[in-house]
Amino acid sequence: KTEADGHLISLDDFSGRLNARRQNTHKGSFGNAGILGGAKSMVGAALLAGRAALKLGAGRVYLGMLDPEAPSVDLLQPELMVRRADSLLQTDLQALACGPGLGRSAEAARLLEQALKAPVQLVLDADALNLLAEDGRLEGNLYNRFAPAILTPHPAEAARLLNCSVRDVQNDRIKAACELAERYRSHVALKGCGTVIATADGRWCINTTGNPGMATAGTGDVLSGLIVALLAQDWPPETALMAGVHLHGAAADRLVAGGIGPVGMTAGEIIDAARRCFNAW
Ligand code: NPW
Ligand code: AMP
Ligand code: MG
Repeated sequence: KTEADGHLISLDDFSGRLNARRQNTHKGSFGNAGILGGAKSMVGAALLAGRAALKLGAGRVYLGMLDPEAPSVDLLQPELMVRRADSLLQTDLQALACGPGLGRSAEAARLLEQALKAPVQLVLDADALNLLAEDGRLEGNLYNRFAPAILTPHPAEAARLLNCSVRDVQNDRIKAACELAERYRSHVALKGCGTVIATADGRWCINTTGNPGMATAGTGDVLSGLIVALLAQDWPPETALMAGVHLHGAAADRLVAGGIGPVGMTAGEIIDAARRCFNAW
């Protein structure tokens, strides 16, 4: 691959979808998004993804928690509908993000397999990617989907999927992203400073928004929520991925400009900043 194959992401890549909402709509017009995750001690990851999906406009957001002791309501965001993980997969969803705080238990693997077989737009992140790397039988479910899934690995997750070192991934990030997209027949965002997006048909581009304030727990979980919200609102997967990644970084840049970061910026603050940026675009 050469630099000439790719481009830098800008608003032009998705401005055609940034239309004002039609007047005569209701919550059913904006899709049902689901988050599968929230295993013991990582419930927060699913909450962050769910809150991000809600604040980026999904009509309804459902959380499927693996931890049986997870709270049944998010008291700070009671709009979210929290249920057990297996009942989430019985819910009518347009888009599903699997992975935030999912863990790597046998139950998590079983639920992931069910999700991969379901006719729903998918974002796979975090432990969904780790499970995919661990169990080679899962990946065949990605080959003939009705639409490509979206994979959002950080460099260590990418290294597990490619069975190489983090250093190998970082030495040629474009190559790593393109290899993953080809192998999993999916759209891939290889996260980090200069997130690389590679598409299932072999194109790639680079994101220029974002800053080191994002190097804090939960920011990746927020990105999954932003992308799944756009999928629920019927954005094509490739456009949802580019816009979600660009918005996520732009939101963090806005926080730095306002003095809320880079030091001490939190993932939750990125959600609110992303809502502001998106409504201003
Ligand atoms: P280090 O730090 O350099 O020693 P993992 P995870 C290595 C959930 N979360 N970027 C790194 O090496 C997630 O959703 C829950 C990142 C370390 O050894 C997942 O389900 C939260 N890592 C689960 O936790 C908030 C890099 O990789 C390892 C790297 C595990 O996800 C946090 C870390 O990666 C979190 O989101 C790089 N560039 N380079 C919550 N509030 O509930 C090397 N590493 O093991 O995949 O762990 O990302 O924390
Ligand atoms: P995760 O490791 O899954 O929580 O994801 C971290 C998120 O923060 C990804 O979207 C990264 O692209 C972003 N991020 C982390 N560190 C940086 C950095 N130094 N510059 C830009 N983005 C970053
Ligand atoms: Mg993560």
